[in-house]
Amino acid sequence: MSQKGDFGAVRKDIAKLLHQPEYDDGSAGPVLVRLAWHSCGTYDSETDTGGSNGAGMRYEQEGGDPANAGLQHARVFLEPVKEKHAWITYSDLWTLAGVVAIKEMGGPDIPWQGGRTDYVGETKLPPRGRLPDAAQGSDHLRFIFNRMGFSDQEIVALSGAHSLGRCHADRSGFDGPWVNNPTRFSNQYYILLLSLQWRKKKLPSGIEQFTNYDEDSETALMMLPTDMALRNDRAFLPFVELYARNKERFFADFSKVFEKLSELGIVRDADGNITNVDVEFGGYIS
Ligand code: DDH
Repeated sequence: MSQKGDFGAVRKDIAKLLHQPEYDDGSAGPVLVRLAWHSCGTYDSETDTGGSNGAGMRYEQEGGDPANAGLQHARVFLEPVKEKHAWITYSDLWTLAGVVAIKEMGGPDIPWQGGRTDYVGETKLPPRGRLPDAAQGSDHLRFIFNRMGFSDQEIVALSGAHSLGRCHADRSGFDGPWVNNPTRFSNQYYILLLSLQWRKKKLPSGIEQFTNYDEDSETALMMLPTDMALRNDRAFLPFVELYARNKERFFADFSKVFEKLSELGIVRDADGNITNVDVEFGGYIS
């Protein structure tokens, strides 16, 4: 047990659990990043509901959302850290795990602040259907991400997280990694999106994704329809090109936009204390 508020000790223990020889590409990193993103990505600025605060994925309504299939692996990986540092809230742990995993996989430093609570008022638990549907196009991307307050450029920057991890047929129905080295944070996603020939492929399930190789190749890479939308949309494309040629710029922008994601729905005072949630007693202050 570490001292309350010793996030440094928690960071160390998260970093230690990333190496998982039996799991996926040998790393828990990508699925932890996805957990962090999905815990934040339900935010709706109009009703001020959703977001990381409250760790709603602990409940069936949010945790059992088909969009969150597979994220139980990430939560299970983090359970020993929660047991050891019992004072940390799940909402802080999940967002911090994403930030630590990105850094450990070679990505940028992302500013992160704690203080989220696990209190979730019934009315604050987000309805299902707030996370993006990968079978859609650019209108859908804007609909989903504008709701959280993100611009075209921020949508493209956030999507660069697909240089990590893979799709699993038994989770989302899509299948395969975006890049050759899916445990290294990089701008490869943009480079490959622009430089490879992508063609539509129908999976046995009937789901359509994009592939760069013959169906049977073991080294085939994939893109989702939403990934292709970034290349095919005239307003998104210049940012794909920018991040493909300028890795430093991508890292800097990604850091800012991931921080913004992790703070959605959270209001802080000058000292960093969250002011719209009563941390001691739980509950939102309206
Ligand atoms: Fe993603 N993502 N994502 N994604 N995502 C999947 C996997 C991962 C979409 C769909 C999928 C972001 C945006 C989008 C990561 C990070 C981020 C999978 C596969 C689908 C489908 C899941 C599975 O089968 O296991 C869509 C659609 C969007 C969009 O509309 C823009 C963002 C913003 C992030 C982020 O982190 C900032 C990561 C990491 C993974 C790999 C997970 C793993 O287990 O590996």
